[in-house]
Order: sequence, then C-alpha cells, then structure tokens
Amino acid sequence: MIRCFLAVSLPEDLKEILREIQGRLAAETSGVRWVRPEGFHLTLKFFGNIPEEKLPALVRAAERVLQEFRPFELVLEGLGFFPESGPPRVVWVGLSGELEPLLEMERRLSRAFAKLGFPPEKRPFHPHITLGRVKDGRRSRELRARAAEIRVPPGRFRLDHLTFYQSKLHPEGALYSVLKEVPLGNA
Ligand code: 2AM
Repeated sequence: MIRCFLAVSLPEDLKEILREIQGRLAAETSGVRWVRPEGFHLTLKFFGNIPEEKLPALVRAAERVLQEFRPFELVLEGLGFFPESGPPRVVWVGLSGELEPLLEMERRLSRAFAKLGFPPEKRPFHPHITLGRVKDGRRSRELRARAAEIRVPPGRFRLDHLTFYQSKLHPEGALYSVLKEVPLGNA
C-alpha cells in the first residue's frame, strides 16, 4: 500500500518565501510542527493508503482532466488558519490569481476520482499551502498575533503540471516523494 496525494508542487523561489515566513513565525511561537520547506505543496486530492496497482488508473484519470486545461498563474496571498477562529490546528498561506481554473480543475478531478471509488471531500475545497500543524495549542494566541503582523509577498508562479506524491509518515513528520508528474495541456 502507498499513502498518496495529488498536489501542485511549488518552484524554489516560492518555497524560499514560505520558508522565510515559517522562520519568522517559528522564532516566536512553539508547539507547531513545521512542514519541511522541500515538502511545501498545494493539495488537490488526498487518496490515503491505496494499493500501488491502483495508481496508473488515477494517473490516467488525471491526464484526461488536465489535458483540458492550459497553464495558468497563481499568487501567494496571506496567512490563514484552520479553523478560522478559536485554537488553530493548521497554519497556511492562501492563494489568489487565476483561481477559477484551479477550482474547476479540482471539481473535475474530484468527479473523475469519485468514479474510481474515491469519494469527494465533504468539506469545500479551500486551496492552501500548509506551513505547520499545531501540536500544542498553549501558545495559539501568540501564533495568531504574530501571523497578523506578517505580510506575505505576492510570489507568483505558473501552474503547468500536477504531481502525485507518496507520503511516508515518520515521527518527525511526513516525507514526500514524487510518484508521477502530469502536465496540463500545451504545458
Ligand atoms: P493539509 O496540508 O491541509 O494538512 C498530505 O498529507 C497532504 O494531503 C496535506 O497537504 C494534507 O492537507 C492533505 N490531506 C487532505 N486530507 C487529508 C487527510 N485526511 N489526512 C492527511 N492529509 C490530508
């Protein structure tokens, strides 16, 4: 079995921006498990544990959907938390730019994967890049206050492919490795 998900990978300059923001937050808070900078991504679909032989069908489904899309541009926008109020569990950076094709892509992928036996998420899709997960909420007030002071630079990037990742769980956090890259049409 492999634990896998489909995501937008990010270019190095954006990872650097995100790493810097993470560092500023981490300097004054504790109790957060920070995502390794090389692992930053924007998830479109989490499959959980699947038998490895199911992967090719998922890749083919993604290829069919993605060939209908031309590359488009996304921009980093602002820090946020899940849940929105109260003690945060996840710290993330949001996105702006050409969100319509991103949302449409997620809808079509979700439908295609549902046909292969992976039910759609019950929660609405909220595109985000997770920076960290709160393990101990005792300093969540400081975390929110610190985040409110940080301005996220509007780093831009062109989305021209998606990546199937494997996630291996370790006590120090998940390690991600690339299983397969799938290009958008005319990428
Ligand atoms: P998150 O960043 O909001 O935590 C790999 O775990 C990726 O899949 C993460 O980006 C994670 O989102 C996402 N994901 C979505 N649903 C998940 C679930 N039920 N368990 C673990 N990860 C999930």
